[in-house]
Amino acid sequence: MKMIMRWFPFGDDSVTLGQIRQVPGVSGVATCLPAIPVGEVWPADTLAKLKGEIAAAGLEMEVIESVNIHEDIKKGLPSRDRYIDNYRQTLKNLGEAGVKCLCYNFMPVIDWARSDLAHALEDNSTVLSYRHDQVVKLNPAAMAKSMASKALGYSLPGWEPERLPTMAADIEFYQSMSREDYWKNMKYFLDAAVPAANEAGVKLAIHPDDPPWPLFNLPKVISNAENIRTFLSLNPDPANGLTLCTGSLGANRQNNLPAIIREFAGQGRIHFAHIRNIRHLSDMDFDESAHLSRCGDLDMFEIVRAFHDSGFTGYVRPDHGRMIWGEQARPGYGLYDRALGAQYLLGLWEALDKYRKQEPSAGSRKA
Ligand code: DNO
Repeated sequence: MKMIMRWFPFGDDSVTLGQIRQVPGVSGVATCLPAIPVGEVWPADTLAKLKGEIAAAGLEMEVIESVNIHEDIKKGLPSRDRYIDNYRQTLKNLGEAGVKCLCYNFMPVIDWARSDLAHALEDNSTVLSYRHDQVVKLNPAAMAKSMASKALGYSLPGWEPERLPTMAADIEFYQSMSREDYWKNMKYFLDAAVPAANEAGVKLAIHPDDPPWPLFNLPKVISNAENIRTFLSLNPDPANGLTLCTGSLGANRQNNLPAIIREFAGQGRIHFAHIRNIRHLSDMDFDESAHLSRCGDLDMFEIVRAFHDSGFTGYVRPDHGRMIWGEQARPGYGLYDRALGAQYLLGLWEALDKYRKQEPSAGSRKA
C-alpha cells in the first residue's frame, strides 16, 4: 500500500506540502482543482502546474479526490452527454499528469452530512459528529449554512457554494426517480468513463454514501456489500473500483468491514482506502474518533489485516482526524491527528509485513 494525505491547493489549506513531506512514510497527496466548475474539463496546464508544485515538495500527485459528477449525469438528462465527454477529457488530462487513481462519488445533491463539525470529546479535542434527528430536522440549505459556520472559512469539499442555489429543486427532482433508474444512470456514466479511464491509465474509485443511509429520500446506493456487488457488476472492468471508506461504511453497524474488504480487495476492486474510526452512540448516531481501535468501535487491526491479507497495493489515506493541540484547520483535515493516524496505520502494516515473513502461514484467517 501507499500512504498519502489529502491536501487542498491554492492556499485553501492550513497544512503545507512541506509539513506533509515530514510525516514519515507518506509519499504523496490526494488533491483537487476546486475552482473548476462541476462538469467542465480540468485543464492540462493547471494540472501540470499543480503536479510541479507537489513534486517540488518531494511528493507525488497520483490520486485526485474528487472530480465531481455533474447533476445532469446523475439525473440522466439529455445534456449529460456533454458533461460525460468533458469527464472523459478530464480523465485523459489526469492520466497525462501522472494521476493513477480518481476518487469520486455518485451521491445525488449532497456529498457527506454531519450535524456538528466541532463536537467536543472528553479529552477536549473536537470531531465531526452525526445525530440523525438533528440532520433530518434541518433542510439541506440550513445544514449547509450550519456546516459552513463551523468551517473556519475553509471550503468544505462536497458543499461547494455553487450547489446551494439549486439544492432544493434538485432534491425535489429525485423524489420521483426510482432506484433502478438511478442505477441505469450510473451504468450509462460508467460505460463511457471506464474505457476513457483505462486509456488514461487511471483507476476509478467510487466513494460510499456518507452516512450509509438515505437522507431527504434521496436514492443513495453505495452503502453495503450487496449494493457494492451490484455497482461493480454494472461494469466489470477492474478500472471500475472502490474507495473503501471505513468511517462511511462503518457507520452502519451491520456492515462487517473486514469481510467487505476481503471480498472486494480480493477481487482487485479496491483502489483507495480512507481509514478512520468512529464511535457509535446508537444505530444512526455517531462521533468520529481517533484512529486507534480502542478509541472507537472499529477494529483497525482487523481492517488493516484484511487489506494486508488481500495483497492490497492501492492508496491509503488517514481519514478525518480530531482537532487537537490548538490546531485551526478545515474540520476533519488538520495535520496533527491525521499524522498520528498515518503512523498508527503504517505501524500496523509493518507489524503484519514482518510477522508474515517470519510466519508465512500466519494471519490469513478469513473474517
Ligand atoms: C469527506 C470526503 C468526501 C469525499 C467524496 C469523494 O470528507 O470523504 O467529500 O471526498 O465523497 O467524492
